[in-house]
Amino acid sequence: MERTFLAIKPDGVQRGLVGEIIGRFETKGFTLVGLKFMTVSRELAETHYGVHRERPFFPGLVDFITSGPVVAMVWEGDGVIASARKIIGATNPLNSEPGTIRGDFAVNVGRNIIHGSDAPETALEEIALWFKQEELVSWQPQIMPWLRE
Ligand code: DAT
Ligand code: MG
Repeated sequence: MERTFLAIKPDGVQRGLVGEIIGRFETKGFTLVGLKFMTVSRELAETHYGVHRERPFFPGLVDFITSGPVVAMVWEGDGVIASARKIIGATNPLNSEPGTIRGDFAVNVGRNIIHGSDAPETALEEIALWFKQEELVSWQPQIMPWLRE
């Protein structure tokens, strides 16, 4: 089953949006399989955002992600990687559609509330980077027959 890595960034936590954000993925019908509340080390932040290492915003991005606790999560479901990206919305919240998390709750690209893996390869890499295998819980929600035929 497809899995993706999502993280509520320090701004989402500080603004009290944890429940609201988790609820959106829960009520959509995806399955939570990993969850931890943690402070991010600089090493983890720099690895996670390694693809952006040469970009001018990289130092500020690492400072931001390490500035307070985050909620790291793994969610499971058919098509969850692309669907979660749609639920999250465009990178710049001023371009994110209303109804998306960034569209509803954010106004600045440097404070865009939540991270989501952008492709199957990055999802695998990010899940392995943030979670140990034994921290992930494989389970079948009892409501599954009401979610998929
Ligand atoms: P996304 O988080 O939508 O996958 P990304 O991978 O291109 O976006 O960039 C990672 C994060 O870096 C993004 O969530 C916010 C920050 N960022 C991206 N572009 C930026 C910019 N032009 N100025 C400031 N921060 C930026
Ligand atoms: Mg990205």
